[in-house]
Amino acid sequence: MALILHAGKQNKNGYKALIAAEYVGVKVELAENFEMGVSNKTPEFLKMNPIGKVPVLETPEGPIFESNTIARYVTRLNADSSLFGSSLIEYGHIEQWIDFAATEIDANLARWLYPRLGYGVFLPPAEEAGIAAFKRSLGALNTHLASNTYLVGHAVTLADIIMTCNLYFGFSRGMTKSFTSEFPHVERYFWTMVNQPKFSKILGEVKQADVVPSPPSAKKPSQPKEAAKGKPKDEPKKETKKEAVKPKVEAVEEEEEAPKPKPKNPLDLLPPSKMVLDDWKRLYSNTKTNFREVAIKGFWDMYDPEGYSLWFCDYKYNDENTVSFVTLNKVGGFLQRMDLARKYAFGKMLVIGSEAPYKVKGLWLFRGPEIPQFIMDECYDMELYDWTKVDISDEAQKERVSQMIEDAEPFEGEGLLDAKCFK
Ligand SMILES: N[C@@H](CCC(=O)N[C@@H](CS)C(=O)NCC(=O)O)C(=O)O
Repeated sequence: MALILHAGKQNKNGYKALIAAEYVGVKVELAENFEMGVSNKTPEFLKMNPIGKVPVLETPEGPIFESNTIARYVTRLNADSSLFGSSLIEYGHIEQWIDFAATEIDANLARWLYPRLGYGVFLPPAEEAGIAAFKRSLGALNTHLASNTYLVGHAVTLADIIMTCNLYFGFSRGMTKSFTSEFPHVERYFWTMVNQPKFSKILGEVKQADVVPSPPSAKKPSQPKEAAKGKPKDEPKKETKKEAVKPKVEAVEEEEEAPKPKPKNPLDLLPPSKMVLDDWKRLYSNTKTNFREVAIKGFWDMYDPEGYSLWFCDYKYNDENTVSFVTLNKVGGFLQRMDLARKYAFGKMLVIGSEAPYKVKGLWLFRGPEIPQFIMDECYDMELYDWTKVDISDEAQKERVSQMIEDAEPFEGEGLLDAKCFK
């Protein structure tokens, strides 16, 4: 029989138990027709949680409140689960990161974003202090993740579930790309986690916020209505707004300017090239036999070194590629995020090796003589790779290009786990 979780469908605190349940194979279902602000005010609910907050889990032996505790309880329902690690010290580290996620990440995120979302009084100096504390925590997390794929050990634990749910609130509500790019390992970790099948089953498609929400005082008259529309049903009711002062935090204000008309992509202004990217992509896709003679030869016949450039990329953190599907997901995510470059790029990504750690190497063709700046700016994966421009006067480098395009195996003496194409 399923355990019933009282929470709305978009409650990141509820997600913790739902994701843990996926990992441990326990059935947890959301209470039917739960309505935030209504269901959690009833006498029956207040008997389960006297403070009236969600989530609450109903168990055969009575209710439990506090989302991290609920997630721990659900995890313990399966004694064989590895979500609590495999030794006492791993367990200690898991609890350490759970507390860190609650007190350093979630609490500081709330200091920054809750007042902006209308759930607290907006005071610029308090916000500045909140952002500084949050950046300090993220910096420490980033350093840890520079040499660790997961928070603890070599697999997902409850610490990753709780940390990711807390970061999920930040990434989706106010941590824009320009904010998170200072913490590339946190970015990589977050996108890797939310793309794990058991996470994405609960979280769905995750989209990073484009803007930091304006504080109540900075909103134009029509904006509060808009904001109310986008507000998740689960969040606490807005407090009465006090008069707020204009914020001084530059990092946040940067995001608030009115959107400017989109300028033409500078790559469209380059002198025309004799190479037509779509022709090459068609040739690549349609060549089924004699690939070397037809597609590779065709590529070099078409290639225009004036209008395009070729680049090798090498993943900087191959030591972290210890789990095949996580490595493949990472590369898959990179190619998805390159969608913005489809008009201007072609790429091959090879996942190399028959056992972990896998090496990830790639070849990219970009319009123009350099890697386009907008790709560097918009796609955070770019900085996770070392980039080397191909010197086509060097026959060995040309041959390497050809081998990468045709998925030659063995590649540099090793088998391929996978080869993915961006076209
Ligand atoms: N520490 C609690 C926080 C729960 C919490 O703040 N829940 C919010 C929704 S995400 C709530 O119920 N707010 C209603 C209220 O403040 O009355 C947990 O992790 O479960």
